[in-house]
Amino acid sequence: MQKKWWHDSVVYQIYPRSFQDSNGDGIGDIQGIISRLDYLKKLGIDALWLSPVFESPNDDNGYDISDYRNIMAEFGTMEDMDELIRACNERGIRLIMDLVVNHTSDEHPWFIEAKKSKDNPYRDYYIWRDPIERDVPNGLGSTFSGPAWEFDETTGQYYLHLFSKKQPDLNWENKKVREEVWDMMNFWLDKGIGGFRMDVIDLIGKQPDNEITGNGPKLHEYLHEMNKETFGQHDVMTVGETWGATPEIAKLYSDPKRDELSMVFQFEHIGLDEVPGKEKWDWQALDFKELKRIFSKWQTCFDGDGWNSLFWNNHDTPRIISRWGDDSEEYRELSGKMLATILHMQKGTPYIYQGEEIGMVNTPVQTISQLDDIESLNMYHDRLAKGYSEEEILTSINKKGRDNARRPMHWNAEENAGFTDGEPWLALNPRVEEINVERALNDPYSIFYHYQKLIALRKNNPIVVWGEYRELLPESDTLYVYERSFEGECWVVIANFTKERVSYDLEENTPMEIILSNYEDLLQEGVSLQLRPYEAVILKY
Ligand code: TEU
Ligand code: CA
Repeated sequence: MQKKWWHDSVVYQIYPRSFQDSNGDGIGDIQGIISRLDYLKKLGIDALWLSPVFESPNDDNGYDISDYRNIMAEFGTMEDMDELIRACNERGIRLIMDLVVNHTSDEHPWFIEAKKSKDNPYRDYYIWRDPIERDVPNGLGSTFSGPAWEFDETTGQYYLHLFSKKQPDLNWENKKVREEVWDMMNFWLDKGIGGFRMDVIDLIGKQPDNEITGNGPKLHEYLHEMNKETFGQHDVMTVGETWGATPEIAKLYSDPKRDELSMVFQFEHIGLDEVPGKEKWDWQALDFKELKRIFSKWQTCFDGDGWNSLFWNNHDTPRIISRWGDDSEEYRELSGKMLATILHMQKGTPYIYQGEEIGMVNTPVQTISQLDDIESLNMYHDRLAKGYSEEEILTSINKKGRDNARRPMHWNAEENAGFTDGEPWLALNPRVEEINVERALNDPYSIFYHYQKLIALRKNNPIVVWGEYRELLPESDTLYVYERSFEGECWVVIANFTKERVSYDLEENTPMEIILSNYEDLLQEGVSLQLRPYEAVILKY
């Protein structure tokens, strides 16, 4: 495979609203991000993915865009944005913008026009259907609860919205829509950005009349066209958010010969604590062996015809330490380092979500008034109406709700964690004193430095980037063990996923070197390695 810069890169995701406020209005902003670039440089990341910063009425915190070529006033101005791109480029950091083009805001001028009449030139930018028997055209549902169709009084038709009703879906079959999108993408590429993260991109080939949403028949045709018309000639990376990707589908997107995307986010591991066939709120315990099986499947499926992205967290998922690690004071850091190790030693491009590098945790709430997220709020009302108890609903939200990831970043132990001098837009997690950047930077054994070392290992060792992956103990209920091998060298990652002590038999007389561990030493009894709670070690044979 031809080597590209993103093959050995690590990407850091910023949720701008919650990262750093610079002017005391309680809302994170672009100047705030600029002021923290040296911190990110110190961590060692190569690229930043910025969740949307474009003009938006904020029905879904920026994922409802009303002007793709302007910056949300709360975040700053286009001058600030240009300064951020420059400041990143000066530090060798590429800036990845969030491309949200499955839908716009209902306040986008295209939709305002489209709504006016059936023969408005913008009408076909969106997806309109007649009522059927005075009701919705079909049974398509919104990800944010309720039907995906909203009735428009003026013209007597329904429009499609797979997310909130303030996020009408664009009609990708309309060539004019595609051309508008290419134009807008080129506008940003000309500013010198490093690429795009593409929001729910697997939905753009939808066929609403057949109730097909993901992986529609024309999806790959559109992406190929997008590549040709926009970023194909630039040295940028692209990552598609694709909830429905299987390895076969992921290859279609990321096989370099097909000229579509660099890679996609697949979510198979993310769904493992959901009851199959139900909603994300219907959770079950994680099946650890299944997690390993999914990882191993994705590690071995590409064979050079595609590329993985690696992530535990993003702005839509709960914090991984609370989810599959242990967020008690005793084990938070150990389990956080273990989780980081098993992910970062895999093959692919790792993503770190803001706060993950200091081991931030979930923020349970007691009442619905402590929440902001539209997905959680809509679900709450929907399920109350369906007869669920308030307690059940809040338990689901505390486990899975998106606000867990969206609480402001902890920079120090001062009031409001150094995030803002004003009133934060969303209340902070209470564990600020224990978990903050300043403290992490002053502690050589912090999670921060563990992440820093993992990133450096990837930079300095081609085995991490290119090495072949082989899992060793698929049947173990407690250990995750895999090897990476490259040009005669072999590393083995041995991780204890539990808080019990577990032993692992090494091959006799194999000389070994510790590359990295979350404990100070190895505990060995003869050839048997004694793994302490959440111990994770990388050994070189
Ligand atoms: O997410 C896609 C999406 O389907 C999420 O809503 C996700 O499914 C949900 O949190 C899990 O149930 C993308 C963005 O990442 C998300 O923030 C946006 O709300 C959504 O698209 C709409 O743009
Ligand atoms: Ca601000």
